[in-house]
Amino acid sequence: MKSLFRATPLMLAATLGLATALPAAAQFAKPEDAIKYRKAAFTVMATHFGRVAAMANGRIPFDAKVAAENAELATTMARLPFVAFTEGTDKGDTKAKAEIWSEADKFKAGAAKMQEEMGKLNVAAKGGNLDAIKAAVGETGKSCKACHDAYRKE
Ligand code: ASC
Repeated sequence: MKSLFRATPLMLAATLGLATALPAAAQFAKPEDAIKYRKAAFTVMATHFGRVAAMANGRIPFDAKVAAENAELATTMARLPFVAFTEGTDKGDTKAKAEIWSEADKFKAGAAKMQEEMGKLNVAAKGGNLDAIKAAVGETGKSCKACHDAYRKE
């Protein structure tokens, strides 16, 4: 059956690109909105990553389907927080260090590294091999920690 609605490549690109293509400042009315948004995104990401990590560490039983669902969600969430590190959001209810803005290229590289490692974990989780998942959880966790050490206040 033919669908009445057909997504053109341009429409798909527009939909997929929305979160990153908009000027960051246009997405948040106030600095505290950006801070709340990025913290929420990190919290949801860490929740889903944490469920996969708990299986990798043997703290909860391994269930391949649940691991794959959680890795997929964590990968999606990993795309979201970084657009919210807008100028002027170094003050307020945040542990963000000033270096995020003074070393913006390094911070961006750290974010990209985490997204890359999370993407590899997503592939591993879809494959369902626990040893591959364990290795990818380890690398992803290291990429989280690297930015916490450099860019998050205690
Ligand atoms: C997690 C989580 C983090 C990272 C970090 C890795 O599960 O919530 O922030 O791993 O602890 O060192």
